[in-house]
Amino acid sequence: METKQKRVLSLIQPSGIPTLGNYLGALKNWSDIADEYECAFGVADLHAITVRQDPQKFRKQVSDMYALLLALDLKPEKNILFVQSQVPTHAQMGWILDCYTQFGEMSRMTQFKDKSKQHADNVNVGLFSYPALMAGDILLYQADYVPVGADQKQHLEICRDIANRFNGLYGDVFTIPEPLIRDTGARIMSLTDPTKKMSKSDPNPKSYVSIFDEPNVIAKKIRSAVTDSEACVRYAEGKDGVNNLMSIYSCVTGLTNEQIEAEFAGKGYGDFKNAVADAVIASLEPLQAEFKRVSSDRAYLEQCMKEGAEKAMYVSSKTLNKAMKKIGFYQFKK
Ligand code: ATP
Ligand code: LTN
Repeated sequence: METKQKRVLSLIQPSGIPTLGNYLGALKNWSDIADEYECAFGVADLHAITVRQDPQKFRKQVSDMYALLLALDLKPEKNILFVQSQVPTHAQMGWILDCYTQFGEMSRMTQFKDKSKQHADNVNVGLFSYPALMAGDILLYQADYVPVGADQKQHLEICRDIANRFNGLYGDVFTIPEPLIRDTGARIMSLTDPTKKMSKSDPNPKSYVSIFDEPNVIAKKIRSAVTDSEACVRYAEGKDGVNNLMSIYSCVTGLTNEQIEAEFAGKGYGDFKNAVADAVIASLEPLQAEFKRVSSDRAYLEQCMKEGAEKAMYVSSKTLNKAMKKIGFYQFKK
């Protein structure tokens, strides 16, 4: 018997240039599995307006992020590559799921707590209900797997709770998704404070490597990354800075921690940092070149965007209609 191909879905916010953390924690995994599954990948622009965006910059960030999906070779002819706001079912499903989510469970979300501290002057209702919109993104496509970084685990858990609750009331409407979180690279840390997550909205650009940084900038940032005074390359508790650089090196070279420790036995952090920088530069260079090529071809980009939105609309409408029917919304007899 032929088994149905598993579905994968993930989105990224167009809230700035992605960092090495976004790349290793999410984007690289997307391209690693794009051939293997039926995939939908999207630019989460509806999520991004939970913090204030400058209209001109925002438009560019969305098209750049979409160009990046194409540059990652995510196969627009086979997979669905879309911009969330161009597929109205997402906003519709978001509202429906808001009504199946409890205030108390939503209040526990750590991203909401962190972001409301960061943007204390704009703690809007969208920031609070963000996980229900995200649950809609996932459930609309009946996704089996959701490749994300470790910071999104809690949002996946609430998505599963919402889906189980809905299915409990109305029967099997939604597939219950599972997060795909890699062991290595799921939480790349800040280069200036390795106890904090590397984040593209960090005000200190030395804390992150942006995936479009020039080679000399990457080398400089990695060489000045915070480590410790032991001068020994080994993965151990309390060595957050070295552990982080080892994770980065492991992701881009495929080497295990033991192999990395052996490679740098008896060598200092200078040699190690140079090797990490060289490997990161080599892994980002082809992506940077491809991004330049794709983003200069506006006609191709817009054609892919339109086709992606149509395909996304087709798949997601089926689930939305099914859910609306179960709830009892009035539907025409045709
Ligand atoms: P911001 O820094 O603006 O709050 P973000 O980079 O944390 O945003 P997204 O752009 O939505 O958030 O993240 C896209 C993907 O990258 C998600 O799957 C997220 O889990 C992953 N990700 C984000 N930061 C890291 C990190 N430091 N290490 C590994 N994965 C990460
Ligand atoms: N909330 C995520 C981005 C996001 C997402 C999704 C990820 C929006 N919708 C659906 C996976 C599946 C973030 O901030 N990283």
